[in-house]
Amino acid sequence: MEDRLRSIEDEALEAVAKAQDREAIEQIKVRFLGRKGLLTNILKGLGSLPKEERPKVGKHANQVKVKIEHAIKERLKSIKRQAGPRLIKGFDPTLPGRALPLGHLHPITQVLDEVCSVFERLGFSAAKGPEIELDFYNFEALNIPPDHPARDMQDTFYVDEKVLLRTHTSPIQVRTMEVMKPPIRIIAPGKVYRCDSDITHTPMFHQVEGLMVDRDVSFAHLKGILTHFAQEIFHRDTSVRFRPSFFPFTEPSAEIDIQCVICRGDGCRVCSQTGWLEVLGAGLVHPQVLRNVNIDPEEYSGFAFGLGIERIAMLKYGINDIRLFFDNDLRFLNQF
Ligand code: 2NM
Repeated sequence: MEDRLRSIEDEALEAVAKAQDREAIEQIKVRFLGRKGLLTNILKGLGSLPKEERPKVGKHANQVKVKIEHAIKERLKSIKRQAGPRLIKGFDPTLPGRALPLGHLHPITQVLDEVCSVFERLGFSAAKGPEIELDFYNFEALNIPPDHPARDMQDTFYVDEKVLLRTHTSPIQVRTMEVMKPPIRIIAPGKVYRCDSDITHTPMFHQVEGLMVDRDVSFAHLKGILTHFAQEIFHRDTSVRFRPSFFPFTEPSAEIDIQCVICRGDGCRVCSQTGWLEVLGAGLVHPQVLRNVNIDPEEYSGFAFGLGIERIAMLKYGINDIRLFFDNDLRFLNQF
């Protein structure tokens, strides 16, 4: 009888260890511990044993029963752990994930988009053109003669005699006037290149130029549009000042100042005590420029203007070194 109990124990424990699921465990329970189970039968049959053997065999049988029940309990625990998602203590899988850090547009792109949208709301459409240009579109068509200082090697990156990196986005306007007849109302945003580098100049920067050509376009239209622009970008009651200037491609020409955004006109370091900041160049398109693209200056007139995005961004955000925009230091960029 003792041997029989030992073999039942071995057989049961081996079966429990091999069991892969609850169903297998259930079958083991029935086979060994059920109403007609192997172990139950032995316990039931204790009465037919010689009196002196009963306590010893009974005790052994109960020990085997307890061992099997314990093994079953442990096995069920590990089956439960393996089934379904593994739940790790102290970790709640239903919590939302950690948010990914979101990037944003570069401050220069933000200001560029903002400037363009002011003009788009006024009916201007953005036009594009190549950054590697012909001398003709960058200079010649714009009435900039071969000996003009703007063509100097010190300002212009030349590829060869006739090819260069555009120094302004005006060639876009020339190309547009070549293929499109008035009415024309475009802006030309984009990268431009000049051989220059200090705290207010980088070899590449961004410009937005604008052009409107139609019958009877006057300096009054230019004044109205640029005043509106300054008040949209800076402050709604920013004062604007038009100073006479010179560009080869406009006549008359003006430089446009806004009331200093730092001291509001009192005079400070940023405005060199003048109370004014220069933000734009503009003028009425020179009749020779119109003739160069086969537009009759007797029939049509136009205004044009140009501005540097980095300069606008520096004034808007009070930044004193243009190079901060190009270092891509996240401690700087994250502030926008
Ligand atoms: C400026 C200032 C004044 C300008 C002129 C033209 C064109 F193509 F119509 F002749 N485009 N841009 C212009 C005029 C640009 O930038 C300071």
